[in-house]
Order: sequence, then C-alpha cells, then structure tokens
Amino acid sequence: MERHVTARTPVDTNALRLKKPKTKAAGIPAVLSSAQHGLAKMGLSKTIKNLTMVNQKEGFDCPGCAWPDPEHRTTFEFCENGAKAVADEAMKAHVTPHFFSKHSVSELSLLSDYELNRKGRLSHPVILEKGATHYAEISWGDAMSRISEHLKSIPDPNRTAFYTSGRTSNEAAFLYQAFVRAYGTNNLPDCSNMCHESSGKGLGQTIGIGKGTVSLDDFNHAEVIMVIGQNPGTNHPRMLTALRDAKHKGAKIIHVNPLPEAGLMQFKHPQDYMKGNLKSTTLADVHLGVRIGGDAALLKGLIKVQVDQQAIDHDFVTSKTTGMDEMIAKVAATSWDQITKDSGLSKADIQVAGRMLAQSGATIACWAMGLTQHRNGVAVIQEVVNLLLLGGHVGKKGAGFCPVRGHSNVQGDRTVGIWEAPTDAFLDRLQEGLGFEVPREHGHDVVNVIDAMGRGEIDFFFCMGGNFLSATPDTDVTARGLSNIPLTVQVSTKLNRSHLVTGETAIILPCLGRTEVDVQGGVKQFVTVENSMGVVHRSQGGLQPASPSLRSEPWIVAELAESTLGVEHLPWRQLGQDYSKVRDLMERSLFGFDRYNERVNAPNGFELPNPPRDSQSFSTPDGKAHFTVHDLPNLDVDDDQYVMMTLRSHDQYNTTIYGLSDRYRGVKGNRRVVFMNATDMVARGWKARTKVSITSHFEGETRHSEHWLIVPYDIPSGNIATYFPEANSLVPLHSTAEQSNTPTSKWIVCSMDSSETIHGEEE
Ligand SMILES: Nc1nc2c(c(=O)[nH]1)N[C@H]1C(S)=C(S)[C@@H](COP(=O)(O)OP(=O)(O)OC[C@H]3O[C@@H](n4cnc5c(=O)[nH]c(N)nc54)[C@H](O)[C@@H]3O)O[C@H]1N2
Ligand SMILES: Nc1nc2c(c(=O)[nH]1)N[C@H]1C(S)=C(S)[C@@H](COP(=O)(O)OP(=O)(O)OC[C@H]3O[C@@H](n4cnc5c(=O)[nH]c(N)nc54)[C@H](O)[C@@H]3O)O[C@H]1N2
Ligand SMILES: [Mo]
Repeated sequence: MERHVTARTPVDTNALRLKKPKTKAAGIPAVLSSAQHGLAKMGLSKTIKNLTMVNQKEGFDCPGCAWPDPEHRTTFEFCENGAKAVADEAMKAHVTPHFFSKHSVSELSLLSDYELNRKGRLSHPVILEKGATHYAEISWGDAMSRISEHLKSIPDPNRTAFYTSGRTSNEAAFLYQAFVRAYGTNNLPDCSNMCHESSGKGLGQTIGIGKGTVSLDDFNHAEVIMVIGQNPGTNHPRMLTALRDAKHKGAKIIHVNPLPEAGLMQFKHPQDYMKGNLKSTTLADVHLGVRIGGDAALLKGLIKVQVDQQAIDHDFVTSKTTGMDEMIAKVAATSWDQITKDSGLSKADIQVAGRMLAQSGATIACWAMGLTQHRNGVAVIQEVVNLLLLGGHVGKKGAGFCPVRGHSNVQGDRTVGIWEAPTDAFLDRLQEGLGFEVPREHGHDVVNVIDAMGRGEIDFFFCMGGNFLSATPDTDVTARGLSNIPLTVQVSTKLNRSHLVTGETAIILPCLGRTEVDVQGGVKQFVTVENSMGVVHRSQGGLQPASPSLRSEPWIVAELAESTLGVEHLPWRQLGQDYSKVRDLMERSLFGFDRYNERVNAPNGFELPNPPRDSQSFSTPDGKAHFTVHDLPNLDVDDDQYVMMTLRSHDQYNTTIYGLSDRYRGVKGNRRVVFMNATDMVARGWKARTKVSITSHFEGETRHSEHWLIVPYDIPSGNIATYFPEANSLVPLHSTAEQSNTPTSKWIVCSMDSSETIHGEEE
C-alpha cells in the first residue's frame, strides 16, 4: 500500500493574497476571529459555555499555551489563540470507523494536516493491520491486549520508545513515566526536546534550575522587559496583557527579533474593546531587527555597554556568583566591528538598548524559539544569563528569567518525570516513592530515537499525543524510520499525518480532551498542570465527551500498564480509577509536592519551590550562579545562500492548522510562502509570487522542496522565513543545538531557484 510522506502540494497557488502586514495586535479582529471559530465549530451554546470556563478557578486549563492566569480573572480570561484551541477540540466526532471504511490510508495520506484536522474528533479505537489498506474498529480490550502482548514479546525494553506531547496532565504523565520505567526503559523523548530543551540546559548549568525565575506579578514591577526571539502576539497573546500593564506602570520594552512582529508594536486588548475603550498601547520602545543567529553578538554588545556604564551590582556578583572576570575579558576581546557585523545592528542602536538596561533597577528577559532552536541555543541563553547576572537581576522583585513555554503542560510533564535523561537525585527519590527499581541508563531523545528507528532498533513506538511525523525535522527520514517499526500506537484527539505514515501495524486510541468531563469510578475527576511560571493548579472539563467511546489518558496508561505488567509494581487500575491516589503517589515520589492533594485545591493552586527566585540561592555544585564564556557562532554562508527560519502563523497551533492565512503578516490563503527581503529579491530579479524551489545544505547533504511563493517582507537581507511544518522536510536531522540536541529549526542554510511567477492581486 502506498503512503504519501508529504501531503499533496496545494496547486491553487493563485489563492495567495497579500496585504500590508499589521502593526497592531488583537482588538476587534481578534474578538471576531475567536467568535467565528467558536460558532463554526461548536455552535452558540457550546461556544458560550466553553469560553466562560477557560482558565476559571473551577474550569479547565486553556490548552492554548503555558502563560499563567492572573489572580483576578476577568469573566472572559481567554484570547484568540485559546478560543481557537478550545473550539478545535470541541468539534464533533466525525472520524468514525465508518469514515475509515470509506477512505483508505493511502488516500488520506495525500491530505495535509490542515485538511485532516477539519475532519473532526476521533471517535473509536481503530487498527491498521499489517498490509491492510484501511483502519478498522477494534475494541478497547482487544487494543490493550494487542499492545501488551507485543510489549511482552520484545526481548529488550530499550527497543521501545514512548513519546509525549506537552498537553498531557501531571497525573497522566506521572503514571505514564512510572509505567515506562517499570517496563524497563528511559526512552521518553518529548516535544520539549524540540522546544525549550536549550533553556533547561542553559539555565540548569548556570543558576541551578532549568526553569524560569519570575512570577506574573514581577511584570508589574519590572523597569525593563526584553522580549527576544519570541512572537507573543501570535503565540502567547495573554502575555500582551502583562506587557501592557507593565508599560502603563512605566516599564520599557526591548524587542529583539529579525521581524517587526505585530504584537510587540501596538496592542489593543480585546477585553478593553468590549468595554468600549478604543485606545491601543504602543508596546516596544526599541525594536532591534537582529539578523537570524545574531543574538550572541548583540548580547556581547549589550554587556559591553553595562561594563562601560558601570552598571554592575558588585554586592550580588561578589557574594552570589563566579566567573565574571573571565566573562568580561571575553567580551572585551570581541570587537564592535564583529558585533555589528554579526548582529546586523548599528553600535548606536545597541547602545540605546544597552543604556536602557544599565539604568534599569529590575529587568526581565523573556524568550522562546528564536533563541532555543539554534546550534548555539544553550550558549546564547547563557549570554542572557550573563547580562542579567551583571545587574543582579534574579531573585528580586520585577526581575529574572522568563523562558516562555509552549504547550500548556510541557513544563509539568518534565517536572513529573517525562525526561529521557533524568538526574540520579530525581531517580533516587522516584524509586523510593514508587517502591521499585527504575532504570538508570539514559534513553533516546527525539533526534536519537529517529536515528534508532532508521537503524531498525525500535520495535514499538507509543505517542501520548502530538504529531511526531510532522513536528520532527527531516520529514522523509522520520517517515522511513517510522515505517521500520512493527507496531506504532497513538493516543490522540484529532486525525493528523502521524496516523497515516506509521509502523507496519498501527493503532489509534482516541482520548478525552481538556474541555471534557472525566468520570472514573462514578466520580468526576480533575487533573493538575504546571504553567510557565511554576504554578501548579487544577483543571476540570465541563463538556460532554465528543464520543462515548473516548477514554482518559490516565485510564489508558493504567489499563495498558496492568495488562502488560500485572500488579507487581503498582495497583495500576486502582490508580486510574481515582486520580487523587496518583497525586498521593506523586507526593511520595517527587520533590516539592508535599500535601499535594490539599494544596492543589487552593483557588490559584500553589507555587513549586524555585530557589533562585525565592532566596537567590543556586543549586549548582558550588552554590553560586555562574557567568560563562562563549565563542561567537560562525554565521558565514556562501554568497548564493540564505539562512532560513521556520515560523508559526497566526492561524495554527503547531502542526494543527486552523486556516491558511496569517493575519498579522498580511498573508492570505496559502502557507507555502517564503518571506524575503526586497533588496535580495531585486538582486535575483524576483517579484512577489515568484515560484521557487528551496534546497537546504548541511554537511555536504542536500534536501529539496518545490512549489514555494516569494513574499516581500521586512526581514534582514540574507534571511528568509517559511512556515512550520511545511518546511520540515528541509530541516536536517543532525543539525542540532550543542548540548540540548534541539533541531535548529531557526537556522537552515538554503539556496533557492526560481521557476515562474504566479499572477495575483495585491489588496
Ligand atoms: N497560536 C499558537 N500559540 C502557540 C503555538 C502555536 O503554534 N500557535 N505553539 C506553542 C509552542 S509549542 C511554542 S514552543 C511557542 C512558540 O512561540 P514562539 O517562539 O514565539 O514561536 P515561533 O513562531 O517559533 O517564533 C519564534 C520567533 O522568533 C523569531 N526568531 C527566529 N530566529 C531568531 C533569531 O535568530 N533571533 C531572534 N532574536 N529571533 C528569532 C521569529 O521571527 C519569531 O518571531 O508557542 C506556543 N503557543
Ligand atoms: N520546523 C520546526 N519544527 C518544529 C518547531 C518549529 O518551530 N519549527 N517547533 C517544535 C516545537 S516548539 C514543538 S513543542 C513541537 C510540537 O510537537 P507535537 O506536540 O508533537 O505536535 P502538535 O502539533 O502540538 O500535536 C498535535 C496533535 O496532538 C493531539 N492532541 C491534541 N490535544 C490532545 C490531548 O489533550 N491529548 C492527546 N493525547 N492528544 C492531543 C492531536 O491529535 C493533534 O493532532 O514541534 C516542534 N517542531
Ligand atoms: Mo513548543
């Protein structure tokens, strides 16, 4: 049976319409867009019921992102992003066994993630038997026996791997890692490996905790907020509220980004609009349009300015840190010529931002994928650490590090054990709480597991959520790896391309989403999650499940564990029937979860301990925060090459594509676009909509992709941008960040060739 590794390329390229990019985020269009998504997908009463429950104390945690909830919530604590995520999950179940009997896997594999997602929720467990052309219904009992028989037949547990995407609750994730470790492996790759792994490594080594150190209230006390390599207007819209409030209290905002992203320029709060207040707030005071990968040079420049301005907190540096002199010596040895060349910024511009920082009594640095998904992802984050440590901007009000997480519970999943490389201290405590021995050998991360699949070393692959095929780099290589596996299993809410390019036998287990009521043992259950600022709180859905055949993630894990391992390790089924018992077990097995069941019932949850924030203490080997020394990355590419970053549009959630437009960037109707600097276009003789092919270059290998349309954009010369996941086939598997092994999705060296220009209109 033929399976198509890449979806059919949309041929209707004329559908691309271009408008002027927006300079203002949210406001009226955001309210309209949220309501349209809700109404079309859920209907009126469900829309109102759902949107009034998002992020309320008794409601469910928004599946949109990991940004925390304010303490005093407005009735509508939602944003366009969240409204779309909720509406998308609340779709009716139309992907039934009947649907699968009508459409072969081969036929469905021609469809894109956009087309697949629109088919609705998955309704029943289904199996694709080896050699079969169609998925067919299978009962939950038979599905569990098929999986556990297969697991029992595998001679070495390290020939299996268990992926997690970041929406999984703490309870489900904890039970899942306990099962995987009881089975005998640490092969727990997760989406974090492709996301904030560089932040975890960068911060862990220097300040002794791999997480951010600010709370939401710090934004009310910050004097300067740097937003580096992040597009909050699209990806964390509720963060704009915090930035607006900070701004009204006098904070200055520095935006470091190759693109002038709309959300950082001007912001109109949708909730103000509802109240009839039509004024918008200008957010960024300074926009530094750095070249892709130029942040390390820029940060050295900013550090130079701190030294010149004598903006060093000597008490803090002397008592709490080590390594400042070596770090400053390295910066002093870096010339302004080098800094301006690499960053693409003028010395004057860097000095303006540098002086702002030097005068600040409290600085927060926020960042996301623009820093982490680079070869020097860990090092560049450590330069941010260098900059803030100089002024003592950690563990004081209004200051600190704020890596802004993506998936709504990606941070919680890691806290409770979804980690292929856990520390010994973590495993010691886990082992004590669980009462059985856990494996110590570190497991595969995302990139390593794809390599292992390619070598035929993986006999079983389980995905707790996510869309492994589309989210990972090097789509063709990943597809070949997956097809080597005897059995792949996906726990999912919606249909995606990972259900169509699979192992020899494939099973889909449909699960409840965040928004839905979860009843176990006759009792309504709630789950818990951790937001980007280390606050753990409850989440409980209120809607009727999309289909009576759906099961919860904890139930699925418990059933699978008991049918594979019996009750020798834990009473799995009992745990799956009562999540408070899982929380009791977590209390015994994890640091910082004392009186878990009691504390998580507080209206706003509770904060996990964070020594740098709470007491300026650093759990590094010497108890100090560390300045570190780094060489600048080599940014040279050949004359005919461009550096490409892969981005999210305003109408997608990772690989879930809601629509084909990107409102803020002025693109409508087509996602196969390449944003390009106008001068670079002229040099090639290209116009808007020139059709090109892209070739990526890495260590003598090339990867090729056809049918892209050029769009002129305010982007540095030599840089181009495309959308994730369409461009993932161009991301080389082994182009990864040092130490964190995160794919360099923001640094792909490419060349382009034109074929023809498609005509269309400008609006
Ligand atoms: N609506 C919506 N919300 C989401 C998601 C979604 O897909 N849709 N995804 C969620 C997830 S999992 C995550 S991880 C986050 C992602 O949130 P972001 O990290 O904001 O997402 P990206 O689109 O990857 O954008 C990265 C930004 O970095 C900039 N950038 C790229 N390269 C560089 C560089 O070298 N230097 C600098 N300074 N900037 C650079 C880009 O121009 C872009 O503005 O969002 C989360 N929230
Ligand atoms: N080129 C490039 N590649 C990237 C990135 C990039 O910026 N550029 N970003 C990377 C990042 S930051 C991330 S986090 C990864 C994301 O990687 P993933 O987390 O693997 O991908 P998603 O698209 O978020 O997964 C969507 C699927 O999750 C399932 N799902 C949704 N909700 C639930 C739920 O509640 N339970 C279960 N079991 N399933 C659910 C649905 O079936 C849906 O189709 O992609 C990475 N890949
Ligand atoms: Mo992410």
